[in-house]
Amino acid sequence: MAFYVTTPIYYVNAAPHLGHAYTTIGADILARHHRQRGEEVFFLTGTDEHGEPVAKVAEAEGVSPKELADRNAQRFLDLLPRINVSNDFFIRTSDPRHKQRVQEVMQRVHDNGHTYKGIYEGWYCPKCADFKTEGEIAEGNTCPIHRIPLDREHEENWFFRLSTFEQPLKELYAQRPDFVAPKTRYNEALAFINGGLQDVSLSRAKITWGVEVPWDPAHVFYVWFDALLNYYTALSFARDGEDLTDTFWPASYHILGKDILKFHAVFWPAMLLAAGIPLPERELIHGYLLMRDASGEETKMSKSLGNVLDPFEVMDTFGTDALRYYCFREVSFGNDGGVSTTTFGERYEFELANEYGNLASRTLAMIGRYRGGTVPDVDVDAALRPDFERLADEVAELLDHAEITQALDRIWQRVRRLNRYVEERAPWQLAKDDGKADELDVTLRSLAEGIRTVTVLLHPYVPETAAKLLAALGQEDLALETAAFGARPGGGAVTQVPPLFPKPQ
Ligand code: ME8
Repeated sequence: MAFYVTTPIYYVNAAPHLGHAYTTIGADILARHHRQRGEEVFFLTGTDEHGEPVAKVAEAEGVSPKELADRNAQRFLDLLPRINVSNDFFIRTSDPRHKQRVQEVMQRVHDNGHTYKGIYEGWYCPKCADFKTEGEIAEGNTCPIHRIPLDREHEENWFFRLSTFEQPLKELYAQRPDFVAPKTRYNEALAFINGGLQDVSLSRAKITWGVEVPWDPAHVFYVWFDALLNYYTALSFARDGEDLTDTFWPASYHILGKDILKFHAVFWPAMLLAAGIPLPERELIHGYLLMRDASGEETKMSKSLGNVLDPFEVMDTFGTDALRYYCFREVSFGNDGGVSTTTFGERYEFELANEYGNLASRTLAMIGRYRGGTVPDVDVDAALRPDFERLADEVAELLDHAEITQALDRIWQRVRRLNRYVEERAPWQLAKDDGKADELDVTLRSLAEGIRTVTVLLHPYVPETAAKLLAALGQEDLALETAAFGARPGGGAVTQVPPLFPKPQ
């Protein structure tokens, strides 16, 4: 089975911030989970390098767009190992192989009769690179996202006949109620379509930093057409000498923030229909990470608003796994939610360090002290079995709907169950009584097996910690089918681990 997941490609007009890390980690969690299922996975991320958002910043900084793109693409690339993301390829839209594929596909759209030349007259946000419709303009002709004045544009463009796709898109939404998730975003996209679709600019004549329109080289493609196609073009050149399109297209999931819903849920399927390319299976739209300031006020984190929480700083203090865990624990994937250094610190200490880290170190220490470092070779405690019944299936079902936070919550309920189990059984008391040796065996074996089970399931969220802990347990298999309580035998040797989530310096 093939599984193909993508993130948006990020603009190279500034350095990455936690919002970008968030989407990318979300996609990584799904990619890792599907690898655990034994599927063939392809995970794509990258940078969007053309168009006005990049050209304007380059001009202001007195460098060429390519120089700016090279510098900032490198920052996005550097972020990936830091957040421990397992992407299979990183696409840059300035790559000549991408440009060539864009031209091929768009030529097909043109040849199929879906374009015409006309005059665009209206409002444009240079930061969104978006021609705003009437309903998308805030007071005083400003951008509701960036809060900047919109530009009045009047230029000759090539147009894409988006209006002719109104009916096909309505049919798509009727036939595939899970094309866009969550439902609120599906409804929002459908409302936009039902509101009536107007043709959109497909090219820009004023801008030169972009992919040349092959049938009219005085124009470059409007950046969104070039950018959206990355999901498709990348497969043709991501692996040297191999075209992965047949294996992985259509994409299983596009993951993105709600700010770019219209482009993905309306323009993108219409473009693919126009080019005769199959549509992606699902689009998963998440909310905004908001910064909670001292007064409790929440605002969207963004480059232009300048209130950015630096993911590098956060990771330096708490570690990569802590960042990954926190983002998906604190903010329910799909909704907007506030993040702050305060709640970050609390979850780190109470949940990661105490509930999980200490549980693991105590268990390993007790197996060392009471059983010479060998997990007793006995059956797991039947009393715990119902608590773990179907857990892996539940997690898989939730992740099939990108319920990343809910899945984590189900796993964490079991982490808490194991903490209660330690308190109930008090192995340190059992160890004092030779007559309770069997009970102690069952307790230690169940704890080791319970920790192993939750850790296999936690691997997509905290891959570094999971690897350390599974190695200490002598059970490194990550396959999802092993995430069943009692699936692995006892009798193996364990080693001790240093604190998994130490107190930050
Ligand atoms: O829109 N909270 O690029 P971009 C959550 N190049 N996610 C956030 C976020 C926040 N505060 N801020 C950013 C573009 N993101 C285009 C995309 S795709 C073909 C082209 C994430 O650099 C979120 O995924 O502005 C959002 O959709 C994306 O970054 C926008 O990144």
